Amino acid sequence: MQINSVCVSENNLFLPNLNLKLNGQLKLLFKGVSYVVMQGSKDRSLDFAWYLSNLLGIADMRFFTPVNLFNTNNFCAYRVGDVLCVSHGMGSSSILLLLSELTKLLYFSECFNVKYIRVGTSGGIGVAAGTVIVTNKVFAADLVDAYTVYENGEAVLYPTVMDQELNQGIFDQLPKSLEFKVQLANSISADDFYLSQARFDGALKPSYDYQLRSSYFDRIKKLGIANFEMEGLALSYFCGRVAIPATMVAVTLVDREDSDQIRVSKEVLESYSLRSRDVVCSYLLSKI
Ligand code: R2B
Ligand code: URA
Repeated sequence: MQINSVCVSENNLFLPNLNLKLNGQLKLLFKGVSYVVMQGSKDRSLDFAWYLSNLLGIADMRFFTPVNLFNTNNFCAYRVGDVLCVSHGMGSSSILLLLSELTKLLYFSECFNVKYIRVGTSGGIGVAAGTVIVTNKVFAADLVDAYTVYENGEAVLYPTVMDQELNQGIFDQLPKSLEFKVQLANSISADDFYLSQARFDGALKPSYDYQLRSSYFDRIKKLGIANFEMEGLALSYFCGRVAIPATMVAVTLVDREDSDQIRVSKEVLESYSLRSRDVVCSYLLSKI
């Protein structure tokens, strides 16, 4: 991990978006974390912590419940052994707030070799719903494979490649006899769910028609992109800059070539979401 060292100097110890002050007591809670599993919602992070605790046999989960280590309604963090299960909200701005303050916290807690994995959902492009995509590289919606940051008012572009070793590790440890496909592919991170993902079912009338959308999807597929989501760009750029190995494992809920709407039942959707969780847990169990 390589971070801006002044960020943990004496005058910079408050993390406003987590509502925490870096101190010795906090360090004891986070020291030793080697993996962070990130998900959009707080409920999913709690479920993940619960599931992993059960798998590891850490406690009889009929009698214990994971404790949230953050002090805000915006994000949560549950620790299971060396794994921290956190929520990041939706979109680049939300995950960047989390990444900045969490990384400061983990650096302060001397977790210098931590790895980050986002476990998410996405919309597939030309892949069957329920396929799990492990991301290689992330593109913006304009199909540029870089993240544009406005630093002091100037646009700066940064690379968006996920960690290849981490990806290989995930493929090496895939659960046996899977009933679904796990595929390495590129992803698009959009700024919203509707127009930036070329949908027709949002509140705003699109400026494109079906023919233009179809040629956009063709260009997408030629770039080896298989899914749309909303946080991968920020995650890959941020982790590249601080030298934290990171990747994203996201199940597809729909094939966007067939439909804009996600039509499968609540139960099927739930079972799809568990697929990315199982892929990541299988990897984690081989490491911790
Ligand atoms: C996937 O699903 C969410 C939008 O529904 C968003 O957070 C994402 O990346
Ligand atoms: N998340 C997205 O961002 N897009 C989808 O189509 C589904 C989930």
